[in-house]
Amino acid sequence: MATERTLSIIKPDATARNLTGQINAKFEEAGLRIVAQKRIRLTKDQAGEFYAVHSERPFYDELCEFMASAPVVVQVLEGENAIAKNREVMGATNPADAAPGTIRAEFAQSVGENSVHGSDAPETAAQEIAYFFSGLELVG
Ligand code: 3AN
Repeated sequence: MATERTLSIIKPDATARNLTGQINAKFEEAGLRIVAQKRIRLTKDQAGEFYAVHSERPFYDELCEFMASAPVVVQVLEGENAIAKNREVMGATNPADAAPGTIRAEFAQSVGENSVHGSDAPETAAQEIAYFFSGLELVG
């Protein structure tokens, strides 16, 4: 198994409800290490650039508004198979389909306001980490 890094975002619905610590406890319990982290407020344009891959989807504008509606915590998680493990701990996109014990099953409010983002592949993980962090900010 390979040690990987992946981008995680704690979304506005979760920061607004003060759930940052409870969410990060689940990542740490799963063996993921937080090797970079900051709390920022995205502009709608920055959210749009980050989610550019979804620009043709009907929910794109709503998604960008939501991501700019309150602070987010952007962070890099490191560990064995971190990309897949992060997504396992997050649970399915729609909280109604998320397995019991996952972050989205416990905390997400809807398919849009679903508390966390996680990179879906090694290439996107590298791009998404570089969008928010310089190499100097990744401290394993
Ligand atoms: P995931 O975050 O599980 O990888 P994606 O990449 O399909 O899911 O979607 C990116 C984000 O877009 C989701 N986390 C969610 O916030 C939003 N989203 C996805 N599908 C919908 C939808 N049907 N309605 C509103 N927002 C959605």
